[in-house]
This record gives sequence, structure tokens and C-alpha cells, in this order.
Amino acid sequence: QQGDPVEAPAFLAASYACQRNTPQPGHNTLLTAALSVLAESAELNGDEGRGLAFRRSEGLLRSLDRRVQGPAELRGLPCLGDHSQRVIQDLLENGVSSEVEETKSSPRYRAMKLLTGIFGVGVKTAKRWFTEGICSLAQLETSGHSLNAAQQAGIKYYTDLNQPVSREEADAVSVMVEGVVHSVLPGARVTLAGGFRRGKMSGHDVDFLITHPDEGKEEGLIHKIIACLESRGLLLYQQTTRNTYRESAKGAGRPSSSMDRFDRCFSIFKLTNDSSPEDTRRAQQQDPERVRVEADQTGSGGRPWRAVRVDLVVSPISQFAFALLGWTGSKLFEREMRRWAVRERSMSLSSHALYDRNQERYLRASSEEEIFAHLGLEYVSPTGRNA
Ligand code: 8DG
Ligand code: MN
Ligand code: MN
Repeated sequence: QQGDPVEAPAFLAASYACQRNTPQPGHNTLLTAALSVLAESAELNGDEGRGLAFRRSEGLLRSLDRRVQGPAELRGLPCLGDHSQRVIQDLLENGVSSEVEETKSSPRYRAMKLLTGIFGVGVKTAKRWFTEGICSLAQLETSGHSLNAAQQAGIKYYTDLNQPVSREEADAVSVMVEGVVHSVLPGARVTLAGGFRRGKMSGHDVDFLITHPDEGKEEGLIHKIIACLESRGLLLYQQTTRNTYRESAKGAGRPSSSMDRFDRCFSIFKLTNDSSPEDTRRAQQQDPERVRVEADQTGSGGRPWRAVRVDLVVSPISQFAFALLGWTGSKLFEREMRRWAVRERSMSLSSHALYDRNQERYLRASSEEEIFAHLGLEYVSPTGRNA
């Protein structure tokens, strides 16, 4: 390569996903969809490291502001390992990658995808079942395995829960959640988080973050919300977990743990077909009872409702900015931000707090912008966090 005129890389790209603006869906969807399959396959094999490497490549390509047309354009780009480069080259030259096609049609990948597609079933459980020869829902049902409550709901609503949630449906759920939250605690604030906050047009669930401007008022709120949703017949399933987060002298709890310790509820909502955001809002203003009655028409076959996964998280206002940042995603963006914090700034970031290990103190923030500033990162708006 010596003697060649120095060729500027086609695109300038930073190596951490949290340093880049990544809109949805990006200009390289053929490449990112392929790398996403390989990442998913590795994750389903329990190979986190390999999965992460493919996710980083995918994230990098998603952030580029134009379509890659030849391998030469990849020169100088970070995050692309040998394996990813081979796959990309294949795709650029042939329009398909044999490795990706083989992965997609492999019995293992198909079975693992189907089984982990059941709400309440993680990689470990699916793997165990697959080793026993279980590859379909029918085989699972005749296997005699006893399923927990989440998994039973997952089977019952399998089709609905594997049908993407549209933006319209997410808006309708927002109206339902706002109505309930405001009726049990006036002044509480409901914020749409997750993929929909990032501007995605569909998602696998709808995520909400709930808080109250007076610290402490949010205590016990999750139970009141659940009780109210249940009394209105809007819940098909819920599992609530209590908050146990406390700041420690050593800082930010266990920063490597991605599990949050907020009051939170994994749930399945019953969304009526006619609950467009406007209809639901109007109906609730007039008569909350009417919404309940309509939600109860569970006629089988062409039933007038569908099941939708909803995550509810309650945060004290003092942690709200961290919670919002943490629950907006994407997962890779979050991961990269934590990696940046530790490696480049000696700080630990979680969905609760930011701890400076050098100064041995917590850094406060009341907005996402302040958190980026503490970390020495340029602010990336939610719609740019689709890494
Ligand atoms: P999708 O639903 O459209 O598929 O995408 P998403 O909205 O980006 O994914 P998500 O699975 O709903 O997760 C949203 C964010 O929530 C994610 O970026 C990370 C955050 N999150 C935590 N803790 C946890 C946790 O324990 N489980 C999950 N699933 N997400 C968590 O901060
Ligand atoms: Mn989501
Ligand atoms: Mn979620």
C-alpha cells in the first residue's frame, strides 16, 4: 500500500456507537439485516462476544450517511472485523451471503427463534428444549413440560405477540396508560421510551417511563397503576417487580449489571381494535366504564382486540434522566455508552446514576443532555440512537 496516494476513507466514523448519529433505518439495510441475522444467531447460541462483534459492525453500517457500493469504501472504517468484512463483500458482489442464507434456514436457528419468540422463554430454556428435540409449539405442548405463568401467556398470545406493534397501536396504548396514571396520581408524568421514542415505526413492545415531579410521590405508584388497569379489564398478564436500588459508597451499584432495579411491570395489554388514539381518548373522557366493557368482548374468532406487550417502569424524579436514557436504547447504544464511560472516562453509568471513579462521587443530571456532557460526548438525540 506504500506509495499509494493517501485515500481519505469514504466516510468518517467514530468507533463507539454513542459518538455517532444513527437514524432509522439507515442507508445500508441489505447489509445491516444480514449482519443482524448473524448477530442473532450468535446470541441464540449463547455466544455473547461474537454477537456483540456483529452488532458493532451492524451499528457502524447503520450510521453511514449513504449506501456502500464497493468494498473499497469500507477502508479505514472501525468496528468491521474480518468475518463481517467477508460477509459484506459477499453481499456487495453477489447480492446474497451464503453464510447468512444457511444460518436462516438452519433447523437450530429456526427452532431457537421460534422458542425464544415465546414471551417468558429465554435462550437457556429454549436451548434445553431444542436439545430435547422440541422445534415447534405443538411439540412443546405435547412434551409435558410445565410452563410458568409468563410462558403460558406467551403461548396463549403467541401470534399476537409476534406481530409487530404499529406506531398507531403504540399511540393508542399511550392514551390508555396516560389515562390510568393520571387518574391514580394527578401530576404524574408518562414518557414513551424504547424504540418508539427513537422514531421507529414498529416495535416488539411499547415501553413507558413514569415519574412524578415531587420525589417520593412515585412510591407505590406501580401497584396503583396495575390495580386500575386490572379494574378496567385492560390487562391480560402482568408481573411486577419491586425497586431495590440504593446508592452505595463504592458507586453506582454493580455497573456491569444491565438489570435495573426500578419498580417495573412486564405486561400484556388487551388493545381493542377500535381503540385509535382519538377514540380511546374521547371514550375515556366521557366514560371510563365504556372502555372497560368494550375491552371485555372476548369473542373467539375475529375477536375485537389484540394482545400487546407493554413495559412500565417507575423512576423517582432524581434518577429520571438516567432512567430515560437507559430505557430509550437501543441496546447497543446503551452498551457502548457504558463502555465509553468506563474505558474513556473512568465512570460507571447505569439507568440510575453516573459515578465518577476518579473523583469518587456521583454526578447529578436532570436531563439527558447533562449526562452526555458529563461523559464528554456530543449530544445524540433519541432518533439518532438507533445503533
Ligand atoms: P423493540 O421493543 O422495538 O424491539 O426495541 P426496543 O424498544 O429498543 O427494545 P426493548 O427490549 O423494549 O428495550 C428498550 C430499552 O430498555 C433497551 O434499550 C434497554 C432498556 N432496558 C433496561 N433494562 C432492561 C431489562 O432488564 N430488560 C430489557 N428488555 N430492557 C431493558 O434498561
Ligand atoms: Mn421496546
Ligand atoms: Mn421493552
